[in-house]
Amino acid sequence: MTLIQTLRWYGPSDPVSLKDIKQAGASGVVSALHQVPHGNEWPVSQIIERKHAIEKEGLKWSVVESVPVHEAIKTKNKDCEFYLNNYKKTLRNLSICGLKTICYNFMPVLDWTRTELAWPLGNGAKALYLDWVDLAVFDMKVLKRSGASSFYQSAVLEQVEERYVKMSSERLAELTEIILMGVPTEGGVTLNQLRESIDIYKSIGKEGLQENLRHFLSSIMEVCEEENIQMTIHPDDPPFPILGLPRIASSKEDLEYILQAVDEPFNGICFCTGSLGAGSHNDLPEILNAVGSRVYFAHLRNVKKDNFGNFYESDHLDGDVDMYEIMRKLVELNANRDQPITFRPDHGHQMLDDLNKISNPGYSAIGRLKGLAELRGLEMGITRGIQK
Ligand code: DNO
Repeated sequence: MTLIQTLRWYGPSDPVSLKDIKQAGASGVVSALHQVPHGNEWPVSQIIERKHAIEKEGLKWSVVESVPVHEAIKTKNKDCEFYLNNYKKTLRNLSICGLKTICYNFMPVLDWTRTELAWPLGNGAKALYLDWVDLAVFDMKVLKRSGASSFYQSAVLEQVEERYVKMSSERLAELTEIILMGVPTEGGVTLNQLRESIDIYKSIGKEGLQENLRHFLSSIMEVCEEENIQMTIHPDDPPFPILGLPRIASSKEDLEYILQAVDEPFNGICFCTGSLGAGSHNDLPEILNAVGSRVYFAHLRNVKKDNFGNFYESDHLDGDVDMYEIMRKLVELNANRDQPITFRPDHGHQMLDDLNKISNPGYSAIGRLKGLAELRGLEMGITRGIQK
């Protein structure tokens, strides 16, 4: 039984079509109803429509990524129960349609964060990049967060003033837009919303957020168990408390804590090697050894970090993450499963013809095709090697 090899599809408006995905050699698709506002119940009719569109191309909708967790649940405010009920209804609706593996994250306000979306690689391709000095410029000069400076290493702080002075107003606007963007098809946040959220999360803190996640998981547990649903939490990307917002899924200890908080099989992990790999505190094979039994979904991506912790998204097999070791372990875990583990190459470079096209950041066709092809080959090599 091989791993299920998928690509993400953002839906009918995705410039990368299902036919492209089929040609890339994927057998499955990871998708979500991005058009439904966060927190609303996903109607069965729309789930079925999406499912049929995918199946018509000979593909399977393997994982739902993501069913977003509304901020009211993350902050456990007065509307929390209302949104929890909607979430449970959505889970039931997905289950009725045969969709049983769900990805979500518990990152406050912002989803993944980068400072550049088209960082030039030496070979002409472009990648996503995170630069701590740029992030600090945004934090201190645009957001003007009080106490921000105490958050950055002195080596970063020393460069902020000069970087800011030299930065054009266009670049500053672009940087702001990139940071506030979130999931492209779902719309970002405004500066003021971000400021308000930072205040709210200040009083919640890491422990409060962990408690809110525990509450979320306990509340959906019954539905998940009745419907045989596997929930997979996506790690924080990057795995640090950025802009003063708490983070609770950034390390081995965090993930172990989450699994133990509601210690039931439905409570699982989306093992995202690019997110966890951006932290030098993380040893990925060690994390996979620790939490592997509850990994039901994997994002396979690589990163290269420099001495400041800045990182770019490198080739899938070439970076700080030992992808051979991760794939070896996934193949081993998969061999003992009733249900195969799904993976997707997470992100890809803009390269070749992609450079002339607009796609969702990180989700170009050719860069991901390359990633998928390399990872598929790696999986086959490992599997055949074991059988010999
Ligand atoms: C970025 C993605 C994330 C991921 C969510 C999961 O490319 O990996 O946006 O889908 O964090 O909830």
